[in-house]
Amino acid sequence: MAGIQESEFIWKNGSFVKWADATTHVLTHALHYGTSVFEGIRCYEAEGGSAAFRLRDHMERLVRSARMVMMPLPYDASELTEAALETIRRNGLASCYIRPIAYRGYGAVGVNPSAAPTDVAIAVWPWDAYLGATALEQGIEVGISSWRQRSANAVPGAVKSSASYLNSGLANMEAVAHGYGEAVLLNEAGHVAEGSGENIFAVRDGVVSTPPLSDGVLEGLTRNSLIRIARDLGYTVRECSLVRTDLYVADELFFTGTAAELTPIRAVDGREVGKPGPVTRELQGKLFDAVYGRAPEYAEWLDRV
Ligand code: PPE
Repeated sequence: MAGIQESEFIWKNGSFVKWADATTHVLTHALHYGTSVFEGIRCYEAEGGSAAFRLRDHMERLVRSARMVMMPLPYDASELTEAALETIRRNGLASCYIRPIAYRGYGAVGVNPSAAPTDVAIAVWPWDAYLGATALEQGIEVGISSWRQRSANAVPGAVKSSASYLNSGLANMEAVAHGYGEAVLLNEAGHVAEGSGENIFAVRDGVVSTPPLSDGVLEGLTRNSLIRIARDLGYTVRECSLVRTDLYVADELFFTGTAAELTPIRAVDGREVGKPGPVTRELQGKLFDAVYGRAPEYAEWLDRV
């Protein structure tokens, strides 16, 4: 997860600046109070040319996040989509990770951000497998976090806000310190929520389950894609609350996310789930077909560079 592979240009407030010049003042409101919303998208070197997976849908989620935190956004989803595509072209990247961020900038102190302007930036850079090189193939071991998922009425998971990621960071640091590859957070009711940066799915007796949005999870675009793919393949998919032991007895488990893609889980709290199973492998294969432009039925998910 560590270093950043720098690219050349960053889009900032409507124009391009050199990577090193995309700086902010130390009294930027967002730095002090977590008042920013962001997205993560992957652009793949797909059949027929580079394509960003569900870019437009991610930008629409960014717009919804901003609306929920009352942040006036000076660009709409179409403008942001076009700006991201242009940023990829300018940097000459065939594949990359795309990070749009809208944040309350310089101009106010105190918790109320109203007097601070909204700054918007889009950075792109190459980003490899999120949970390690072998994770996609062999799966990772996870641990249930002692940290709870921030509640929907405190710091809502539905908003992809920087403020949420203190919670994620605490959980991930604890998991790594305990020798796990990632954490799974339970919400205040004890229901399984999500990983620190992924949605989670369980498979039992051929039925695919994932926590509902009402359990306080991010409305993941990969989660949404996976539900559609699984249903198209004939699986029953249930959005239903899961508890810790549902993970212990699952036949198969996996994470979904833009960065993590579809990462199998091979153990939870030391309980073996095993090698990636047949359902996981079938769904992972189809998801990769979709992102790499090999699945004509999902062609509308690709925003061509
Ligand atoms: N839950 C959380 C908490 C989360 O951060 C992500 C994405 C997801 C679910 C999956 O959402 P989606 O990407 O739309 O399928 N996490 C992003 C940021 C990771 C990071 O470390 O930064 C990502 O995967 O890009």
